[in-house]
This record gives sequence, structure tokens and C-alpha cells, in this order.
Amino acid sequence: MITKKLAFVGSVGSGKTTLIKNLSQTDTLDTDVVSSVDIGKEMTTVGLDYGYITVDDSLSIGLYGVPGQRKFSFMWDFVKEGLWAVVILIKNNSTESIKELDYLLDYFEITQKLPCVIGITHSDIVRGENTKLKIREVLKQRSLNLPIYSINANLKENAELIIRTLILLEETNNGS
Ligand SMILES: Nc1nc2c(ncn2[C@@H]2O[C@H](COP(=O)(O)OP(=O)(O)OP(=O)(O)O)[C@@H](O)[C@H]2O)c(=O)[nH]1
Ligand SMILES: [Mg+2]
Repeated sequence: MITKKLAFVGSVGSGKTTLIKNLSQTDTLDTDVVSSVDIGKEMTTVGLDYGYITVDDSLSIGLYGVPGQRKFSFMWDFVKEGLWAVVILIKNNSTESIKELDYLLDYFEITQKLPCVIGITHSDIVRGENTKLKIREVLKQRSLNLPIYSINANLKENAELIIRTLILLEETNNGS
């Protein structure tokens, strides 16, 4: 059985902890605490989220969520090591969250060879159709073509769609 390492990255409140809780088949480890500064929500991840799913007899996936706040980014290097794939979450209609994309693409060294999916979260409650266009512009400058889904991080079927897409991307990359 191979266990692959999947990272969930994205700005504060983009839904990383929520998505991992939603996907994991085991109880997740979460390291959320009450934020000491105003970040627009009560709890924030200061260490790592960890969850686990078994896809089939030959594949399981470790789900690693990093803290969105850069002051806790000491965990990012650990998560980056030996990555199989990356999920980048962007909060719909949030300029700050969209701005983070360039930084994350650089930091996690995203290339077309690494399975990567972008999820626009909060799409169920926040209106705005421009986020996808803005993301496409950033990707185009890097000649990257990545799947972009509008999702609700609370919905299991949305979360599973992301996992299925990553597996498909890997198969496409391997030419199988
Ligand atoms: N309606 C809705 N709520 C969401 C969605 N994604 C996240 N949330 C909510 O937004 C809040 C923040 O989500 P988290 O999962 O804690 O965000 P995070 O990316 O882990 O944030 P940090 O750990 O602080 O970086 C929670 O209350 C979630 O329930 C979404 O797609 N739709
Ligand atoms: Mg979190």
C-alpha cells in the first residue's frame, strides 16, 4: 500500500481545515486555537491539520493542511517535502486570497507535472464571477493549465471531486 502526501494550502479562512475534516476517514488531528489577532474568524490553524483516506487496495492519501497565516509557515517546509499533489484554496471574491496565489505557486513550486487543483471556496455564500477569471490570468502568465472548481468546502461530494481529479491528473501525466 502506498501512502501519498497531499497538501492543502491557501489564505486564512479559505477552508483547508474544513475540507480535510470533511474528507478524512479517520478522526483528524487539528491544531486550531482561538486567534490572538482579528482575522475575521475565531479559530485558526497554528500547527498542522492531518487526515487520512484509503482510495483502494493500492492507494491511500495523507491529507496535510498548513496554517494560512504566514507567521506559522514553519510547517510549510515539512509539508512540502515529498509531495504527491497540492490543493490550493481561494476564498471567492477575496482580493487578499487571490493575491496569495502567486506566492503559493512559487513556494510549492507548482508545475504542470505536479497534480494540482484550485478550489474557489465560499462559492455557496459569496457572489462574484470574477475570481475564476483572475485566477486564469495568473496561471496564464506561468503557462499553467489547472482545473478550477467552485466549491463549498463543507460538501463531501465537492471534496471527493477534487481527489478524483488529482488522481486523473496523475494518470494523465504518467500517460496511462
Ligand atoms: N459556507 C461555506 N463556509 C466555508 C467554506 N469553506 C470554509 N468555510 C467556513 O469558513 C470558516 C473558516 O474555515 P477553515 O477551514 O477554518 O479555514 P482555514 O483555511 O483552515 O483557515 P486557517 O487555518 O486560519 O488558515 C469555517 O467556519 C468554515 O466552516 C465554504 O466553501 N462555504
Ligand atoms: Mg485551518
